[in-house]
Amino acid sequence: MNERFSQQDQSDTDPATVTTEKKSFCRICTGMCGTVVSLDNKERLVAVHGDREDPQSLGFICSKGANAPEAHNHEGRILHPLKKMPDGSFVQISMVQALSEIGEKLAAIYHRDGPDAIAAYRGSGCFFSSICLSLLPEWMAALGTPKLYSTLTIDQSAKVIAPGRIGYWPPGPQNFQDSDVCLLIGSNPLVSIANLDMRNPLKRLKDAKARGMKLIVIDPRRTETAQFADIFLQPLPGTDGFILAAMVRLIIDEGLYDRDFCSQHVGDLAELRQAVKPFTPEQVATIADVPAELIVEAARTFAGEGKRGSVRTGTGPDMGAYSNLAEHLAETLNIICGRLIREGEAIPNSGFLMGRGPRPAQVIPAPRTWEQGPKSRIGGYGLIAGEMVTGMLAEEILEPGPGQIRFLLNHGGNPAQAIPNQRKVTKALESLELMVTIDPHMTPSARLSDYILPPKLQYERADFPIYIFEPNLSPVPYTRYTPAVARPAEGADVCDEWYVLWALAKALGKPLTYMGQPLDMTVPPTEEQLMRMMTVNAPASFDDIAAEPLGFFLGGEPQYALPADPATAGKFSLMPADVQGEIADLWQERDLLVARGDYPLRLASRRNRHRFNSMGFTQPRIRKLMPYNPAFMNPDDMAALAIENGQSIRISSENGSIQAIAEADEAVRPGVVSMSHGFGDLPDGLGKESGDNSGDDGVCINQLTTTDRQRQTINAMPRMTGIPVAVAPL
Ligand SMILES: Nc1nc2c(c(=O)[nH]1)N[C@H]1C(S)=C(S)[C@@H](COP(=O)(O)OP(=O)(O)OC[C@H]3O[C@@H](n4cnc5c(=O)[nH]c(N)nc54)[C@H](O)[C@@H]3O)O[C@H]1N2
Ligand SMILES: Nc1nc2c(c(=O)[nH]1)N[C@H]1C(S)=C(S)[C@@H](COP(=O)(O)OP(=O)(O)OC[C@H]3O[C@@H](n4cnc5c(=O)[nH]c(N)nc54)[C@H](O)[C@@H]3O)O[C@H]1N2
Ligand code: SF4
Ligand SMILES: [Mo]
Repeated sequence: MNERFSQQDQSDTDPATVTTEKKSFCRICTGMCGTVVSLDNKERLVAVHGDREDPQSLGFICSKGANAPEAHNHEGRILHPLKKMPDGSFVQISMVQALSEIGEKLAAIYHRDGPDAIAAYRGSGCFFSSICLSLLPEWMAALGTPKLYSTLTIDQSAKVIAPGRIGYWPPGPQNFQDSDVCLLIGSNPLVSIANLDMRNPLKRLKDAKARGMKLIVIDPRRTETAQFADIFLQPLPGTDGFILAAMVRLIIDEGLYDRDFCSQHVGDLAELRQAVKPFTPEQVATIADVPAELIVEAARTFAGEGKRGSVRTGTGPDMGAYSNLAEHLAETLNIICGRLIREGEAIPNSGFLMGRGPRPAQVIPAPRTWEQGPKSRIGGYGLIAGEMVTGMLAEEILEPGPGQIRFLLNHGGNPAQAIPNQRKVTKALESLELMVTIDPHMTPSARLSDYILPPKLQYERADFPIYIFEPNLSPVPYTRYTPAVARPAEGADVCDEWYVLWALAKALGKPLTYMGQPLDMTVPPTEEQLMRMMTVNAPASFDDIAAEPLGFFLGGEPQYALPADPATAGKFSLMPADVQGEIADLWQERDLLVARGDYPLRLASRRNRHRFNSMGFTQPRIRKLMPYNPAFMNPDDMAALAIENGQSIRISSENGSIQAIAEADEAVRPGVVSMSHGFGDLPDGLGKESGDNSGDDGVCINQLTTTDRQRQTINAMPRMTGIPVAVAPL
């Protein structure tokens, strides 16, 4: 699509010229798979293989990771900054000129409208650039603006809300690696490499099953992971709250919960019991459309004295109509069954770069941090994990008045595809006074920008694994330093992403900190200096870490859960007033949820094997594997609607309508259309192509979602799965 930006030719790299092999790790997703990287004599990537010597990923690598040479070298990669001209075309300019022009324009907005006019949205590309993970929030703080947005609040921020309302248990839940049972809800780790064991999940799951672990899966689609389930529930999407409430009810009724733990640590078991009373397995069976016996069997298999193992949730329950409640009830199951690490037990991984504070076995009462601090101008939503809620971003840009966002830094994200309500989001992004995107590819969001700054790609920069997820990345405390192993093409003018932030802070005359330490604002830091600073909270020095090519594993005694401190220990609140309201609403709305009406099917979200969200759509090999996003449907539904395999269909919701291509899939339960996000172009009339380009790059399913209604309280999380839709053949 953007041949005119092509700066190089694939024939630049020739496998015959491989001169070196270096070890590194992949930073596309949380797998952090160890890799062996082949380079040519210009230090360009030629091939990437899984590293069999890697103690974490054990040689595993997925197709996205193996495609890194194409990502680095294909002709769609942007290698020089681009500036949008008044006629909408882009011209190539130098990085120096781009940063100088952006600095001036940003300063003008800042001095005219104040810091509240300045916002940033960070996407996956920024999250996985380890230096920027902390530098971007610190850049925002230096400018004095709270308007940091990210994918968090269009993903699983219910995982922030649940402990925020229930309370924290510092040692954390029991881990997967030594569990007897695992209840996996709305996640497909064998493809997403998330939520289970991220180090070669197939191998780890097989190992767990071999030692006798029972796997329970709840998913509207019989996923790759569900193939391994001992018990599989295949409900309608959006019904997790009902199923979980029924499980909680049954576990309490049958006395399968941990009485001692609850009497010590739960403040409101009676209220919980009362709230879940209506949710009998029989009632829920008709709402969720799963056999009541399976709900009972799942509850009995999960609960019970002496068992270990926890509930693990993915995007499925956290994106439905009652996402905060669903996650709350999942966490409730862990708590009433006492599946938390107790005093004196070893904590598998309490962190490395993120620091390892003491972990007492006690409840830190619900902090409800969003109730204090800055609120969104529209909707009055508080900060979630220090960020503004992305569900309100478009509104904050479009609504005039003091505090209106006029500048957006889109750091490694594709908001025009990722955020629900695509039409409104696109309109909002188009209306900005200045939008700057740091991205290596001409995404729909990049096309809406005034400047596109191409960064170095993963193997061209030094990194640590994404440290905010450390306890989930590995059951052993570790980190791993990789230096830059590859070089961008000769003549490329790509940026160090951190340098952009440093240079813009300097242009505004704002002193910047990094990891809480002040940076010299006269001379830019080096990448290595910043990497060294990142180890400030680590239990080992940078040099010790960097000396271990396969990662630094913290040896010695594990960290143990400490005794509780009676002065600060509190109780879990499992049924606070707002949750009580939500569960009552859920029950009230049960008929609405199951009503078939004008929109008899349910759109369920899912990820696919070949792309990471929208990443890879400009890469020829990835496009060949998955040129568009099929609408997967059960063959019986297709027959009933007279839809042939491969036929074009129209999918309509209350919020919009798209054209897609149907694909029969026995794994999808009847009544469901299963589709991925991260495809398609801008909606028609806005941008270059029509939104109905189903034959080209597929279609953006966020034309079917909304941010105007159906938002969760607290985090404004839009409904992104279980969306009522109608399907008709074209
Ligand atoms: N309907 C619906 N919508 C969804 C979802 C859903 O399930 N259904 N899922 C949601 C979820 S969970 C998420 S996380 C979001 C994803 O939302 P985003 O993060 O906004 O989208 P991505 O497609 O991951 O965009 C990542 C961008 O980073 C760029 N990139 C790659 N490498 C680098 C790099 O080294 N540096 C920089 N700066 N950029 C780089 C890529 O080219 C790509 O454009 O989408 C959300 N949207
Ligand atoms: N290959 C690949 N890997 C990825 C990504 C990618 O795009 N591609 N994206 C990354 C990102 S940003 C994230 S956040 C993680 C997410 O990781 P996961 O949450 O594991 O993502 P999915 O694989 O989409 O699994 C979600 C499952 O939920 C099911 N589901 C949909 N609606 C419901 C519902 O209402 N209830 C229940 N119980 N299930 C439901 C879907 O059928 C699907 O199988 O994956 C990451 N990894
Ligand atoms: S699973 Fe994730 S980290 Fe591993 S190779 Fe694939 S994209 Fe990279
Ligand atoms: Mo995500």
